[in-house]
Amino acid sequence: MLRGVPRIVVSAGVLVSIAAVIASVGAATPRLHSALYRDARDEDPGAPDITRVAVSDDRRNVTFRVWVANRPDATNDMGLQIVIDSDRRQATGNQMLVYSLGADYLVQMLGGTARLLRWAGASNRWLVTPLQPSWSYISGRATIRLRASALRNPSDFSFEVSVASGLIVDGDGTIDITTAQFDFAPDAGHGGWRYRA
Ligand SMILES: [Ca+2]
Ligand SMILES: [Ca+2]
Repeated sequence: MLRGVPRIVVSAGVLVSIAAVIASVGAATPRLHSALYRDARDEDPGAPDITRVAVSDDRRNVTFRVWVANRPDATNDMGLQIVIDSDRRQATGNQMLVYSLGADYLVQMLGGTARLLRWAGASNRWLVTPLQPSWSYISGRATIRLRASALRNPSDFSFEVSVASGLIVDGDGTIDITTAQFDFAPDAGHGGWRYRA
């Protein structure tokens, strides 16, 4: 029994040290924020499966990381979309994409390219912005980075992520989803996740 006591004391000391390091790092970089969101697993065995999403920002860039458990590599029939309600107001933006979100921006990754679209309420359509996101897909993790200014520097926004397989891009650029299989995070019907910068 006694031999176990020092181990407990040492462990507690290590925990305190780690907490101190985290506190000091946090103090040195007060502008970095991040949050982690978890999605259900194996909703559709035939679809790509989102398990986690992380969002971080340093006021200059907003970065989304999306873990897709069963797709180590991106394939040409796969697509990823992030719906952003940048002002958390349903009255602004497109209200048809995700229930309870007024979607102001869309990020789409498809066929090796990524683009940022902005909802133009006056003309009631999506416009491709010239400020394109950078992205990568490595070992089942998509990383999408956007300039915060491209989203008009949101401090509090809602978002939803979806992935699909079985997408077919037709010659005119339209996307055929007839055979597509999707995973939505959070699950459909739950609105979006909230991120506060
Ligand atoms: Ca999932
Ligand atoms: Ca909105």
